[in-house]
Amino acid sequence: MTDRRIAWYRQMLVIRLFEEKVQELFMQGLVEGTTHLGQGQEAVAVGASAAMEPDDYVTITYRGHAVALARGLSVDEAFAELMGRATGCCGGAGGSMHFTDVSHGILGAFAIVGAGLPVAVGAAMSAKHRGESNVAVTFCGDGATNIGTFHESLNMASVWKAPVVFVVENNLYGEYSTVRETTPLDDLADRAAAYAIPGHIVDGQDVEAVHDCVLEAISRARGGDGPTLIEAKTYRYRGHSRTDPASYRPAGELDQWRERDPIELLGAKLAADGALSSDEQTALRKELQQQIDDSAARAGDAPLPTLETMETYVYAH
Ligand SMILES: Cc1ncc(C[n+]2csc(CCOP(=O)(O)OP(=O)(O)O)c2C)c(N)n1
Ligand SMILES: [Mg+2]
Repeated sequence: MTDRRIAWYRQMLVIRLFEEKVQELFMQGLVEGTTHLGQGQEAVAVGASAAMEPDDYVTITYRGHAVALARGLSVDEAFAELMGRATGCCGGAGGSMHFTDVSHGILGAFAIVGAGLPVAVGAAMSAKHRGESNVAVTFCGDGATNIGTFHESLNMASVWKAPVVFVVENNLYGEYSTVRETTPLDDLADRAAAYAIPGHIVDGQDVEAVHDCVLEAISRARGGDGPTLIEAKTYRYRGHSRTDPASYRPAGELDQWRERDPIELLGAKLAADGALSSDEQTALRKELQQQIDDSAARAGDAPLPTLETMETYVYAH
């Protein structure tokens, strides 16, 4: 148990430092296109990914760095992709919103809100038809629960008992509006009732709670009992994209959520249990920061895609 929690702590820290570095690179004009960061939401990605088997399927959103890294995408490939380099996970052609890596089960990262959900249902059904035990897990935001594909996907998944888990990261905001301005519910898990599937709320700041909740849903799906909707209550520290300072948020809200920072919460538990002292945590942070800085520098030196590769993935050969 202790080792597993240390691994999760380390993984959340890697993701946090990665995203802080992305912000820095963006400000230096080194990131191609925009980027959507999810600092504060690391426990959802890490807890949920830890509940999956390596050959389970995943779909992620344009805010998908955390899940992609938690599933095993290397930091080197991630930085290179962001910087439009040939060594990126999509050869530099996708960028931040398209971290895709089928070798780690990531079937796609979708910039269209809600577009990943039906793909996950399809992947789940393909596994079911093949008689294989893989499940699909799909991540979306609170805003996505108002999109048609969310409802169509939950409906079909329920009717077909598709082995899929829907994870909603409720970070209280869509693009610029609060969830309550666009949604007539406080608890998005309530939407499960309309499709006769279980709906669970989990503390998205608590990596262990997320892991346990997602594992239960995955076991249910693998056992043939169909889909589950999970609402992880969380918060993103930054605005929607790099042009959004999030000045529409009420004063004090960010500080309140920072008090329940997922990395700090687990760090405090590990220190209290004697599993990883606060000095060891500081040393680990320093070591990982160095690795992140080195990786970003390597990506900056990596080759750009060549002109010859321009038509790759555009035309069938
Ligand atoms: C179909 C569609 N409509 C609108 C947009 C523009 N858009 C991008 S992100 C976003 C907000 C989504 O909010 P949420 O689902 O809560 O996810 P979060 O960004 O908070 O992670 C919107 C409206 C889009 N990409 N696709
Ligand atoms: Mg949101």
